[in-house]
Amino acid sequence: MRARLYMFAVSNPGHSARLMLERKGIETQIVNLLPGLHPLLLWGLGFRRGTVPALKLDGRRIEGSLEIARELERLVPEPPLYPPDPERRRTVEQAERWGEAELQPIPRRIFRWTLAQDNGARAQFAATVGVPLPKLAGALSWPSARLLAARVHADEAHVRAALTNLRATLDHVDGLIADGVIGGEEPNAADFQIAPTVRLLGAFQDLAPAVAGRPCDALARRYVPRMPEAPPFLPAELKALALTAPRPR
Ligand SMILES: N[C@@H](CCC(=O)N[C@@H](CS)C(=O)NCC(=O)O)C(=O)O
Repeated sequence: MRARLYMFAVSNPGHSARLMLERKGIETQIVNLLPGLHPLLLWGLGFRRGTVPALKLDGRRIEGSLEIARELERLVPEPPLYPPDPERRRTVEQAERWGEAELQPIPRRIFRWTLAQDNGARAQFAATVGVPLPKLAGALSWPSARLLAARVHADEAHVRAALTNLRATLDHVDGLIADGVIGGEEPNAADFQIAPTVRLLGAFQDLAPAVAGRPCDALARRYVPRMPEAPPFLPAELKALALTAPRPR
């Protein structure tokens, strides 16, 4: 089987796909794309969505972490990504869908909202991902940063809500671990969907204190030991929402 995975180092679902391919024992060529330019590159390669993860498997194009999970399970049933028992499978699929639809966009929105309005943050990010002349690249990438933010509703209202709810969201992940849905000895598709996002949230220095020491932090580090760190970029008032504001009921 010939597999080529398009992703980049700070893509949470990119890591989900990478982990699933590893679990299935499929030797994979990883192609790290330049974040921001990646939709154009992917469209040029014949992928329709222009998002990572994008997988070329024996010449076929598969896009999206959920779709990749389903297709890998169909092609290589062992070791399984979903439990054989139907009731347990439903629970894992539900957690996986929540991880994809609710949890996954949180760091994406926070980060893109910041990039869309903060020149310095864009320059810093360009340097982190190895773009030459990062200051210039940061300044020139303003229009694409705005576009990428708009694509995921990365606006102040969504960011405030995500930060206010962050600890409750992480409590939910800890609950899934306590209930044995994820975090078992044998990882499942929900582990691979959820762990990279928790790891990414913990790699934002602003948010690390909300994540550190939790069961979900240990799980995230088990599957994604290394993640590039994002230096502090949130205004103090927004950071306080995530760390100290009373939790919503
Ligand atoms: N839910 C999708 C999300 C994919 C996604 O949005 N990936 C981001 C990077 S983490 C991306 O490539 N976005 C490009 C864009 O929004 O145009 C999945 O799990 O595959």
